[in-house]
Amino acid sequence: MRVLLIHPADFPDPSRPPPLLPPNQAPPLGLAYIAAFLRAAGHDVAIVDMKHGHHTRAELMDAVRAFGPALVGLGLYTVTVPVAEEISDLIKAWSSEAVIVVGGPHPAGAPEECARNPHFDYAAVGEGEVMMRDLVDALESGSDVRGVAGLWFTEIPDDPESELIVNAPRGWIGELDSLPWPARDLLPPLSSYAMTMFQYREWPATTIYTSRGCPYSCIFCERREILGNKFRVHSADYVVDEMEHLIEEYGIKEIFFYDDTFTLDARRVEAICDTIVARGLKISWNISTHVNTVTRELLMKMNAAGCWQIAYGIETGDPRVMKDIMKGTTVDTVRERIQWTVDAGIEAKGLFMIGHPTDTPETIARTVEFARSLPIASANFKITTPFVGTPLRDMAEDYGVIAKDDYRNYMGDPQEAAFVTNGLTKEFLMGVQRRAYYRFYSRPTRLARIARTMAGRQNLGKWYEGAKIMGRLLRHQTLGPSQGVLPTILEFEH
Ligand code: B12
Ligand code: SF4
Repeated sequence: MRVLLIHPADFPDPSRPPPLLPPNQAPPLGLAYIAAFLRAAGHDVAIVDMKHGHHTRAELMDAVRAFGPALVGLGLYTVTVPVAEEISDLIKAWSSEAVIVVGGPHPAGAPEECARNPHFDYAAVGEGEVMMRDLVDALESGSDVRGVAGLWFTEIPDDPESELIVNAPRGWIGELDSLPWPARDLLPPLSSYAMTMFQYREWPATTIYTSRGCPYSCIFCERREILGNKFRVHSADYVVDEMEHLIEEYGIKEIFFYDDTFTLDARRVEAICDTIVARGLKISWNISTHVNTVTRELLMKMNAAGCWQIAYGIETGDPRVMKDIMKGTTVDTVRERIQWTVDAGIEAKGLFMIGHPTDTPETIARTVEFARSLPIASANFKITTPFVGTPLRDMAEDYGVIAKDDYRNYMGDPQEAAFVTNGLTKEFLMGVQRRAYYRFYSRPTRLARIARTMAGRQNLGKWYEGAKIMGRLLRHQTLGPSQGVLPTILEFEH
């Protein structure tokens, strides 16, 4: 069967000025994993990443018509629900026979809403590789799709009021190594994916996802709905083979491990480091993780194997809020582990959130001062967003106001706040976010570090791109603090 997987992005809107900065991009690995699995099962698969070309309706539909899919899978984020509905309508207008299934973060959190959405035929909850193969098999053989675990849909298609059919839940894939590497060859060239300023030192750089699931219970996080709370891993050999493949096939010099909690299994990380060193790979890499999961020894080993930066989800500097959000750590542990990181020769980056349900102006100020006091090289301060499917979403109404009806605000965007906690205002949150960036980056050492990072760029194209962006910013006269350009640049970090 011909299966088209689409990573939706908004169509250009002439009524809105184009973004001053290109969006953060990374290859849609989830779709690339599904594509590789379907291809190995003998199906014809293509991926359209609308963040890369196929921007207009006409371009998208040219690609759809040229490929002629019988089944279309849309990877759905909350923010992309509105555009996905339009894409679906365009595809149905081209062929009413085409079957549309949505999967990914939004359906994981809001399966009934997606199943009842008349624009889509099926909502897929869980990992897509085996599920899509099972769906293709059922559609090809004409057997009942009720046998496809993980699918939600309505008895009468297009009738949101009809009976909701919820198939058996789909179990998580146990043996991740049984999956082929993501089909990166079906994506636009990897070097065309713009990584953010602090995500790489060497270029070209790309991402790998080496584990799935997270056992922590942070109230704002949807990841457990998306990939489960059981931590599952690719083996060290699988990971390092994939790294080697990226180096040889694509000339990759830096890898960002996009895992949520890369170091949860210390022994596996040690094995990855040992294998990198034993094979003599010359590669620079960085990761994200939870502070609880690192030790001094592990950090030193990681540094020796090429790791130069760790992004820690710190979220707050206030001990009470830290408990309320169930981060499972303390501010003292954060301080200790960041010191260990720096001692091991690795740069630390802090990921903070502003506007937790129990935040007050005082706790937010504490967060900003905490960030400033840590020996971290960079930080971002996101405005808390109550994604559907999270415990935060369930409690948010008791703690403040949710912008319910416009999913376009679900960006964690500096311009919009989808949730405002009691006693605060959207303007306050956005103002405090801007000030947080200024306070954090106003230190000469931190500015010097940004300059160093930029100066370290070996790629002339990247410099040219940076110069173009600066030119655009200057033309728009947006370099003053009131316009918040520095925050915009830094928010650009995901
Ligand atoms: C890498 C990443 C990105 C990358 C790549 C995006 C991509 N499409 O892969 C970039 C940088 C572009 C990005 C951007 C954004 N992201 Co992001 N991102 C992630 C991150 C860290 C990892 C995703 C990943 O690669 N997972 C690994 C693969 C293997 O898993 P997967 O993608 O979930 O796919 C599996 C299943 O979900 C399922 N599946 C996925 N798609 C489909 C489709 C079908 C048809 C089927 C059947 C199944 C299926 O099968 C896949 C394989 O098993 C997640 C955090 C997380 N752990 O989920 C956040 C996350 C998904 N991002 C998030 C957000 C908010 C954003 C942004 C809005 C941020 C912003 N302010 O711009 C944008 C919007 C992107 C867009 N689509 O327009 C939220 C989503 C919450 C939500 N409900 O919307 C998350 C959960 C982080 C968070 N805040 O908690 N992101
Ligand atoms: S540790 Fe990270 S991935 Fe795990 S639940 Fe908390 S925020 Fe989510």
